[in-house]
Amino acid sequence: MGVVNVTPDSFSDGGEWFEPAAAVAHGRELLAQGADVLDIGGESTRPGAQRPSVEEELRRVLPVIEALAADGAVVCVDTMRAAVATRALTAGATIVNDVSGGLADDAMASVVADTGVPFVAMHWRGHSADMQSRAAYRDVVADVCAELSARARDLVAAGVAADRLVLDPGFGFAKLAHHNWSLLRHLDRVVDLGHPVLVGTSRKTFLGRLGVPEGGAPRPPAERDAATAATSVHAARLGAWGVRVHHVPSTLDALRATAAIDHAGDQSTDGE
Ligand code: PMM
Repeated sequence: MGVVNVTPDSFSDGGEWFEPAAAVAHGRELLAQGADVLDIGGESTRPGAQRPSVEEELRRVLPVIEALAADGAVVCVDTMRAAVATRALTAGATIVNDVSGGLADDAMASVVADTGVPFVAMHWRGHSADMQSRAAYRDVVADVCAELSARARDLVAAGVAADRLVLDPGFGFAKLAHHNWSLLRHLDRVVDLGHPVLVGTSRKTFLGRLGVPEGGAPRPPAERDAATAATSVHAARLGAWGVRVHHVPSTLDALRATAAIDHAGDQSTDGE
């Protein structure tokens, strides 16, 4: 899944694709590079971010979704708002990705239930303005699994099709670096919840801290793609259904290399 943030302030690529024409061109580039799905969002969820109005969010995403869906792309709308999801689906999106898993807007579950589209429900403990204050866990893997399965149960009870529900542990959302690493290490337990799993580690701050001395500034987002490829390959190995990334070629190459290893023959010599 390739990311198209139509925002002025996303941590990873803020402002780069804010103009509709630039966002559409970027979406096309990601498709040409091998993305299967484009995730298009108009609200930054970086820690401390303020929310745009509904009208502003619609203004950002609708023209981009319309153009890319008209090209034949599989488009996923990244939104916490039922009204935006509804309009995005009419404009050609066919998947809804909600970082709040339906918690930010009571009407989201019924929009998804009524339209029958796949729904990505991420682990979430509150809006970005103060989410890092909620990064307290007894056992992060057990707590995230319990909260995600409670969410899945409530969504299914609200009419969301169980076989179209994708779960995401929410890397970087109300998580400290060591929480993210533990969740990656034990991702098989999220997979064991029985739903497809989406993993979005791409360019997140915990990756930018690798190799940086204690107290040093994290490396800039564009220098986190090798670590993104490594964590995405790990996620795929542990059974993730999808990985959400900004730089498609690096992660795709890493995934292809591991697939080539998996499919290699056992002979150590040719034809002997
Ligand atoms: N991360 C961001 C935005 N949307 N959606 C899902 N399902 N999972 C994520 O981890 C996720 C997301 C924040 O990253 P960005 O600002 O680079 O888009």
